[in-house]
Amino acid sequence: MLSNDQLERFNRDGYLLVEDVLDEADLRPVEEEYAAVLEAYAQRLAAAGESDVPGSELSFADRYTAMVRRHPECIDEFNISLPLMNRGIDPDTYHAHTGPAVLGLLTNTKILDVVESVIGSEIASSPVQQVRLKPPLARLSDESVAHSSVGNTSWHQDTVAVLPEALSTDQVTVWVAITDASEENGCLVSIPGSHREGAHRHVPGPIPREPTVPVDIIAGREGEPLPARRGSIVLFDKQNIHCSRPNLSDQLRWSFDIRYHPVGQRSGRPAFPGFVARSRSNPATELRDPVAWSRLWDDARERIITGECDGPVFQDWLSE
Ligand SMILES: O=C(O)CCC(=O)C(=O)O
Repeated sequence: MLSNDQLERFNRDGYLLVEDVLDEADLRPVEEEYAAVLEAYAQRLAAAGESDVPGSELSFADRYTAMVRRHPECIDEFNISLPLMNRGIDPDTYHAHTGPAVLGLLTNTKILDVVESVIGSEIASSPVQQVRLKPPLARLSDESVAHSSVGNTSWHQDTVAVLPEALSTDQVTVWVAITDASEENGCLVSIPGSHREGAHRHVPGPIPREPTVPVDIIAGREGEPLPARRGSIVLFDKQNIHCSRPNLSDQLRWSFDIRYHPVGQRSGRPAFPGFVARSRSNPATELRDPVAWSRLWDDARERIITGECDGPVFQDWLSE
């Protein structure tokens, strides 16, 4: 649970770094699951006759980096969300990784204890969630740099990622460091107190497909870099303005950003499935079964592909 001092700082600044929340026992299953996803992808490529498939003699970081460089389309294979698109969906690549270790992370007691301090004990896991596996910038092709799961992210408020129906939802973002995040390898940068400015309009910016807060609102403000050790988390108010730096190191930089809100409020992405992560009043509603969770995403995928789900999948600010 957060202390009163931590809660005061979160309410004042709109973000809070909490160091060393997760330990090796929490992180290792996630790493092992991702090594298996990478191996399965490599095997699929090899079976399809590809000759330049990075091999298992490489470390996870080097193998993934080589894979992204040679096969940039692999990026969506690792994400914990279906791709964000409202049209032109290709069923062959429309995929989310929903393994048991990721569910373990979303329902991790230590994370939920922190979240409970902020939004109370009835906690829904929002389907607005991403993994960011960021190879060194120098080893990326131009095509993959433009993908925000891999390159840097521009100044934004997290409300940009939800439909207007969720603007009054008490959403909190939990950013989880799987590797250390430093100023060199692309840590987050936040503008303290910016959550009190209300929702800014977002416009096209330097990164394709990434809406950003207009430059005149950012001008003259440097922001506070938030280096974080492996296992640490950063909380964000939904309207805090933040971004992340490019990875100028020679190491992989890996994080998840996941979101929670009180049960019964809207996630802002109704086409994707959330679930009850903690309910002190009705523990039987908590989802813990990895098969059931994965099925929720499979069902959503099916509804979207078949056109049964006819609303927007996400708020497409850039083509409006
Ligand atoms: O990890 C990153 O690069 C960006 C994360 C982010 O902007 C977010 O969680 O909203």
